[in-house]
Amino acid sequence: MKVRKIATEEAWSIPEVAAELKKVSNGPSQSLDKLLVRGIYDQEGGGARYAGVNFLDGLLDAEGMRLKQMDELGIDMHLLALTAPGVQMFDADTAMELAILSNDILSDLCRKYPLRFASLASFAPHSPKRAAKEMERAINELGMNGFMINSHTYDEYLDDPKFWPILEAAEALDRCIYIHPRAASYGFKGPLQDYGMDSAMWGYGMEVGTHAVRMMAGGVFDAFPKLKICIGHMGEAVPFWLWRLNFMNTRSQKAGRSRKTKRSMAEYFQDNFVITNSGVEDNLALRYAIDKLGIDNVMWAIDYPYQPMKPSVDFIDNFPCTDSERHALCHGNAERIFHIAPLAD
Ligand code: VNL
Ligand code: MN
Repeated sequence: MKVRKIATEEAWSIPEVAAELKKVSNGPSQSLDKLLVRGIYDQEGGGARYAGVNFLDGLLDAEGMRLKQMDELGIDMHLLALTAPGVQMFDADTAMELAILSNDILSDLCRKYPLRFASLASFAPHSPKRAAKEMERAINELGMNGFMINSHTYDEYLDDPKFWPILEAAEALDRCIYIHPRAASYGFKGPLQDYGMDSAMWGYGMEVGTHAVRMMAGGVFDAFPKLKICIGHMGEAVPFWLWRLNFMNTRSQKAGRSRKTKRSMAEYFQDNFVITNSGVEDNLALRYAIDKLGIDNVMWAIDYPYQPMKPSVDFIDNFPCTDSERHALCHGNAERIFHIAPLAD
């Protein structure tokens, strides 16, 4: 029997954001993100080729090649979001303006194709109060499904109380925040700038893993116990570290080096996080994640266009699991966590 397939970390963009990122790529920013941004958006000479692939065409397309491939491969839905680094390299006003524009365009697309596309809303984290307002609009007026943030904003992380209006809004709206990677913050730059380590090979996972640990160690989930955070790439290696995180955090807390929290790292990760397998097609890693976190906490994702659709579909179709596990991975958890209407029987 065919299983409904909702892919949960699928990248998308609009020409207005692409144009602004092209400006960034020629501007003074010292961010590690410039390596990727220049490759994708600065197309002088025709056709961006970052790592040999034209990602920009895939990002700007929804109704053309993307939908055609989804049809051919039996992918029911993409959960779309503005691609990394989102609006977070722009000044706060430009960021807010482009987040609003992209939320408007993306929610229109989802209304046009309610069974094919769902969406995560963008906002400008550097304007936390205005961000919270846009978050409310995105859910209550635009009918979007959750939120996307691309890790740090100008090298600052969500454990910083200045961002807490954002976390408060997400908790009050009962919507998950997906923390997607962008290149690591400035302090990590040195050893990550060689060998292609700045982006998806290593830097992205380290950046978001660090973000998740900062939030747990920083007491964010004592302040917002119902907050749900989603992280991709098989949980950015955090599931594999839970035992040691617990052991060492307890030791650091006893020594007064780490903040006292109400619960353990493993408990926060279990109750406040969900993960996707985006960009990781490894049976053993997925089995470990399911057994460690519980089947309710793991979702299927492709990471299109950065990863091709077909191998990801083949991977999840052939992953050794029960029917009920496959249903949870492929759509059940996504429907619950991102408020996507289940199909009628
Ligand atoms: C890459 C992979 C980039 C996944 C992404 O966002 C991503 C990459 C900018 O391979 O460069 O989500
Ligand atoms: Mn991605």
